Amino acid sequence: MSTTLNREDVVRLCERVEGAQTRAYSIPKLTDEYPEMSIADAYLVQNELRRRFLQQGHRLTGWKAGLTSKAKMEQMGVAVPTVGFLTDKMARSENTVISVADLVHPRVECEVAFVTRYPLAGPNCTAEQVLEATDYVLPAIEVIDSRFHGFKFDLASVIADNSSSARYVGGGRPRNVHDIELRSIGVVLEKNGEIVQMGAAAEVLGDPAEAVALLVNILSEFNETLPAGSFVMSGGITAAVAVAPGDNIIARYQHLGSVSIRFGE
Ligand code: 0L1
Ligand code: MG
Repeated sequence: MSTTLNREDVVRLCERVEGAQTRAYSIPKLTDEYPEMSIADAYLVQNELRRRFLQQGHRLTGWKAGLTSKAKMEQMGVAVPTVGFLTDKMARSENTVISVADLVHPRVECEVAFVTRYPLAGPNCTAEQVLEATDYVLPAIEVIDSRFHGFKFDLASVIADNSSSARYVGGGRPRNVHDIELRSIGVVLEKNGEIVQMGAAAEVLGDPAEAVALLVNILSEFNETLPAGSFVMSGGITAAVAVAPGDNIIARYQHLGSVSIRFGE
């Protein structure tokens, strides 16, 4: 992967994204000023953001794959999957109210999450290796939040913005991957009691384990591996749904149980 940004540019863009993320305001997409920005540049900015957060005491809990379903790619007009990092500051439990004041324009997605028992490394990681390395899977809701005006961006900008990572919630019933057929798991997403999205896990690259393998292979491009004990979200099964204070969200998964979250001011 070739880069065009110098170290100063990377730090400058990272500070711009960090400000928007931590103070919840929207900014123009980064490629408006840096139209030549490549995917490799974007990961340099994301990696700098991760370095800063870890230095500030955030703990890396895992990774997410983004844009891994056709529904998501069509919704966002972007055709290549991405990765983003997850920290303890983004984790929420089912019983807490998620504050919208800390976010710009949040949306929710239903995802199958994997928790790893063994480390995984690319560049040639396969779905079979992912299944062998998985401790269990569980249902999750990801709250994404683009920091770009109008939730509009291109691939380089969204990667630099940590693939819109904001919050995540795991729940339901942890299951052994060998006891269920992952790709045929159905999910229904309800907002305030109404069904707003539904789909099957096969929407995620044919099988969510493929998305985790892809994530591991992307990580290897910047010399990272996936440690044992990682929480990995494999990508939204359906299009993302906007949320506002007062909204109640339930994602009901076949075989995995349900996850519910509530949004407040
Ligand atoms: O989790 C995701 O699929 C988000 C990836 C970035 C694109 C978006 O914000 O929808
Ligand atoms: Mg997602």
